Amino acid sequence: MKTHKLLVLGMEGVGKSELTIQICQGCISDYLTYDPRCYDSYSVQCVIDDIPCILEILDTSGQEEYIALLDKWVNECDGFLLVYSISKRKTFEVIEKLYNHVTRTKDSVQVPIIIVGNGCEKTTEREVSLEEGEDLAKQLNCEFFETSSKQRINVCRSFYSLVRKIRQVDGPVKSRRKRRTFRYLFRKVFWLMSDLVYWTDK
Ligand SMILES: Nc1nc2c(ncn2[C@@H]2O[C@H](COP(=O)(O)OP(=O)(O)OP(=O)(O)O)[C@@H](O)[C@H]2O)c(=O)[nH]1
Ligand SMILES: [Mg+2]
Repeated sequence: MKTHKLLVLGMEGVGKSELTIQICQGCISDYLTYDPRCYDSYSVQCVIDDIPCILEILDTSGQEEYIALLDKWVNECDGFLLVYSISKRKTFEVIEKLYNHVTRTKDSVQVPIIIVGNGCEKTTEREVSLEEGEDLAKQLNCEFFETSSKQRINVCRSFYSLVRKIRQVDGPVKSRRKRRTFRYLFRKVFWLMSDLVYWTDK
């Protein structure tokens, strides 16, 4: 079974831990490691588009002092959930910086990244409009969801979309493998046919 390592990033208090706990509650999950100062790590078993997989989710702390660990975390992971809170404009303003940091560290713009505006049920406290979130995601060529970990809105959808993105990037390897299997089967059938012709001719 394939393991995908996902990193949940964003400023302090945007809801990273609650989003992670929500996805863990919907699947078979294990608590892996815990450093109360800077991160939690979970292993989650799930089936996405009929393909079983394991998600190793690193829920990081948004506190500034752990920014030094960011490169290490980014290097270890395959997919990234960049989270802001729709009720805190400051948290939205760092998303582009985080995006640039991840793509620069990975040295690619083909990195699987999903942008998440969390707390969407807090309509009266909204400081970032849905359109602003959508526009930023469009500009950065990422998929975008508004979520609520309190009301379980779009939580699984965000994580599952990230896994689909990772699979898309992994795609060519898989299709090469598929092509190789097809070639092997074709040869096998050809050999069997040749044998059959040989024996019937005898
Ligand atoms: N109303 C509402 N509150 C939320 C939502 N998600 C998280 N919260 C609340 O926001 C606060 C911070 O949530 P956390 O999940 O701890 O935030 P975090 O991003 O993990 O914060 P750090 O680990 O300190 O970086 C908590 O009181 C949560 O209950 C949401 O969707 N709606
Ligand atoms: Mg947290």
